[in-house]
Amino acid sequence: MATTKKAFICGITGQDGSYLTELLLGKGYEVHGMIRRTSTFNTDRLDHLYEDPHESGALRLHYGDLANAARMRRLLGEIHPDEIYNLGAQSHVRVSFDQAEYTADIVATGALRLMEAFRDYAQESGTRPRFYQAGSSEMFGASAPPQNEATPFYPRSPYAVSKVAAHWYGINQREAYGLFISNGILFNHESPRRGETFVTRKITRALGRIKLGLQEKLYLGNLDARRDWGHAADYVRAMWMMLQHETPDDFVVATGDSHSVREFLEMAADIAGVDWKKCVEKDPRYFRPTEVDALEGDASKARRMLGWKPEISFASLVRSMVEHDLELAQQELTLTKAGHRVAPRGGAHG
Ligand code: NAP
Ligand code: G4F
Repeated sequence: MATTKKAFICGITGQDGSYLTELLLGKGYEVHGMIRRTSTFNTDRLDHLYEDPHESGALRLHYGDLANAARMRRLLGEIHPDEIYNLGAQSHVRVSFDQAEYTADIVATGALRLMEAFRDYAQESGTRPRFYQAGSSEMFGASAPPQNEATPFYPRSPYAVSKVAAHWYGINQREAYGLFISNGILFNHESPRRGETFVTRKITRALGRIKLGLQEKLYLGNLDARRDWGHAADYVRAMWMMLQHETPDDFVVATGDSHSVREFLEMAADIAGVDWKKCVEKDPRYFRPTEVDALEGDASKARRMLGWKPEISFASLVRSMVEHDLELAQQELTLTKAGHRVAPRGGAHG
């Protein structure tokens, strides 16, 4: 009889964490997520999957942090996972310029802490667990597109520098100790669950509110940057496929198509029925000291070796995000009309 596989996800409360949890639960895994203790709930993206622990659901959550090595070591020893996914990060590029040291501590050193815990756990358990490290196309930075596994890294932000370090920590542990650690190099991926300060969601959220008269202006930075945008549900499938592959390796995951921020805005505004030229203004706060101008990935290695390809088109991605955020705006309008004060979200900006 097949035993239930166990996965440990660091970063389970994020966009990718929630899609990966859905995927793994659907495959019959027992999923253990590490969450940060926060003063307000941070599990919104998981609430539809969570069951009362007293009723022994397949999803279990544990407090922990990438800043806390001893806790992660203990958790791995107690849970005995077959697969470990490190998705945890201060993942906002613009914010990483303001909080460079913190970003390095969580994104680079935090990944090392988890890999060290993984190394001890693999040795002590005598098993061969597998580790996924969430690398980023930001690591390519100023290197011209199309980018693939052979393209040199030229990181342009503290976040990207930290991701390069984590990527190389993974390769070094693989070579030094023979551990199964695979690095994904994922290009931008979005969804209706995307954090609201990343540009795609910022745009669709604002367009929904503008359409219904809840907001007047949308302030943005560089509209000329180009990104290769896919759907998060497709990309978490690639993470899982990397850990099912016979040997550990590094893979670019991308659609191979790119669009400018302006093109995303135009398409989303068209779907929402908003004249974006009347409501979008530039704000210097949203420009970066060093920008990544153009990312477009070549994922032929993942296609060839893993059999992975994206299934959700750019047009469907944009439509699903706009429709979701029009619905959210409608709910906000209904509450406002009923006399509830719905506070604007977020004090800081991104
Ligand atoms: P996200 O929505 O920002 O989620 C990040 C996750 O990391 C959240 O669960 C967050 O917890 C957690 N986290 C933050 N600081 C932590 C800490 N100190 N200890 C433990 N966990 C911590 O990011 P995402 O879009 O899902 O991306 C997942 C991963 O892939 C990240 O590593 C990101 O850098 C990388 N990546 C993303 C993309 C993309 O386009 N989405 C592309 C390439 C690579 P809270 O909920 O408590 O904040
Ligand atoms: O949506 P963004 O903030 O994503 P960015 O910087 O590409 O990073 C995301 O993708 C990476 C993968 O390549 C991940 F590793 C990372 O964790 C994150 O998920 O910005 C996209 C582009 C940038 O060129 C930015 O300058 O949009 C431009 N932009 C223009 N106005 C803006 C804005 N970005 C944000 N966040 N906010 C703006 O108002």
